[in-house]
Amino acid sequence: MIRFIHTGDLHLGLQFKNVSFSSEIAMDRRRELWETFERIVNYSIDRNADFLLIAGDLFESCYFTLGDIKRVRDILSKASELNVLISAGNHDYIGHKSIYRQVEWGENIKIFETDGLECKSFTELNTNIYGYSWNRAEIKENKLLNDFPYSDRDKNNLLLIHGDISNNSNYLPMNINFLKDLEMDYIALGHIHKPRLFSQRIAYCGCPEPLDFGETGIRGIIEGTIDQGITNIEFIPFSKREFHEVTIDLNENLGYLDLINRFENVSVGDISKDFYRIKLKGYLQKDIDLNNIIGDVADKFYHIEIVDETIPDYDLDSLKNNNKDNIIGHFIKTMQDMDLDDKINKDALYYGLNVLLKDRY
Ligand SMILES: [Mn+2]
Repeated sequence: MIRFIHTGDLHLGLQFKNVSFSSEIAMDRRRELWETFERIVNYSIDRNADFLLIAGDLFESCYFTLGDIKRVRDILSKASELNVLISAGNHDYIGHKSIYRQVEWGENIKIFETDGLECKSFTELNTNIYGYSWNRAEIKENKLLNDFPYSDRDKNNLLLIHGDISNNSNYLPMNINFLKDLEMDYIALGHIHKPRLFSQRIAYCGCPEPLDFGETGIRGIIEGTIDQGITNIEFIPFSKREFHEVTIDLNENLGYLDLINRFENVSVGDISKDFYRIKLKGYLQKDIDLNNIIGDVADKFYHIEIVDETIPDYDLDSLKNNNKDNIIGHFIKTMQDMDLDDKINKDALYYGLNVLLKDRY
C-alpha cells in the first residue's frame, strides 16, 4: 500500500494587494500561507505518507525571492523520508530564469521537467508518477497527454498536473472523460481553487488556504491510499481560516440589542477567526445608526465588512405632512390607500421613497 497527500495552489508569497481587508491582516495572511505549508509537510510526516504531491502554483513567482525558495527547500528537506513531487503551474512556471532552477534540491524533492510528460519511478514503492511543469504562463492547447507513455499496469500509476478541466481554456484544457479513460490509479489536479472530487481516482485538492471572498467554503488537502489497485481518497479540511458571505435579514421591529445579537450569532463559521462579508437586507428602525452597531461588533470579528442594502423605516405621517404639496406627499397618500401589510406594496412604497428622497436628505 502507498499513502499520498495531495495539495497545490498554495500561492506562497502572495501579497494580497487588491483585497478588502487591512494591510495588517494581509500581512498575517501572508504568514499564514507559510504556516499552513509547514503544517501540510508535518502532517505528511505524521501520517507516514510515501508521497507529497504538489499540483502547481506552490508560489507566486513575481513576489518570490531567493530567500523564499530556500525556505521552501528547507521545509521540504526536513521531511527526508517523504518523496515530494512538484508539477509547476501557471503562477510558478519554470522559465529559463525560474527561481526553481536557482537552488539545489534535496534527494527527496523531485520537480517535473517542462519538455513533455515525464515519469518518475519509485521501484521500492512499486510506483510510477507522471507529471509536467509549465514553462509559460498560458497553455492553450494540450497535446501533452495524447501519447500517454505508461505501460506498466502492475505498478501504481499516478499523474500530477496543473490544468483546467474544460474544453476551452488558456490554462491547459483537459477533458474529464479523456482523463478517466487513462485508467490511472490517481490523477492529482491543481489550478481550480475549489476542491472537487470527480471520483476516487481524479480530484482537484483546491487551495489549502482560501485567498479572498471569491473562495468561500471549506478548504483543505486530500489524503489517499492505493492498495492493490484500489484507490481511496478523503478530503481533509485544513485551512486556518475560512471566508464567508452571509446575508442578515432585518426588520423594523428589531432594536439595537437585537441587531447586535444578529451579528454575533451569524449562522456559519467562527467570528473570532474567519473572514466575513455580511449583507444586510430589510428594514431598519429610522433612529438606529448602523455605523454604531458595526463599531460595537467589529471587535468580536477577526474581519468584518458590510454591504448595506437596508431600507430606513420612515415616519410616514410626518413625511406626508411635510410634503403635502409635492410628489412625495402624493406618493405616500396613494400607497397608503393600498394594503401595506402586503409586503410587495410596502416594498414598493419604501423603494419609491428611497428614490424620491435621495437628493433631498
Ligand atoms: Mn492557483
